[in-house]
Amino acid sequence: MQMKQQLFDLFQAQIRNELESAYKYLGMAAYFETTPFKGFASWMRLQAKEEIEHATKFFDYVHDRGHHLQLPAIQAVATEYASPLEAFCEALAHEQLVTRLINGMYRVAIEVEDYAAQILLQWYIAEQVEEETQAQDFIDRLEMADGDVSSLLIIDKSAGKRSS
Ligand code: OFO
Repeated sequence: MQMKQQLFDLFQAQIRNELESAYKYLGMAAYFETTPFKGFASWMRLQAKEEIEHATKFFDYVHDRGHHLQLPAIQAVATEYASPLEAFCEALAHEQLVTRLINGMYRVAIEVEDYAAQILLQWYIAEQVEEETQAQDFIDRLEMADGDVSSLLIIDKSAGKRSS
C-alpha cells in the first residue's frame, strides 16, 4: 500500500538527508586523516557507514510500499575543521537537525494515519537519541580535555575502539 504523497515526499527527501549525513561524516574522517587522531578518523568512517545503512533502510521501505524513487543531488561537505571539538559540535548540530526532520515525518505519519510508517519511524526516533548522545559525549570529554594533547590522544584512542 502506497504512502500519501506528502509522506512519501518526506521519505524520499530523508534518503538524501541520511546520505548527506554519511557524506558529512566522511568529510570529518577526511579531516581527521590529516591529523594524528586516527581513532576519530576511524570512528567517523564507521559513522558514515551507519548513515548509509539508515538511508538504505528508508530506501528498502519506500520500495516495499510500492513507490518509485527519485534521488536528488547531495551537497559538497567540509573536510576541514579547526579542532576535534569543532567537528563533534558540527556532528551534534547535524544530528539535532536530523532529529527534527524525523520528528516532523512522524508528525505527518500521524496526521495521515499511516500506522505502518509510524512503526518504522519509531526506530529512527530511538536511534536519534543515541546519535545525539554519542556526539554530546565526545563534546563533553573534549571540552574537559581543554586542548591538552595527552587527554586528546586518550579520547582519540577510545574512539578508535568503536566497532561497527
Ligand atoms: Fe542517520 O542518524 Fe545520524 O544523521
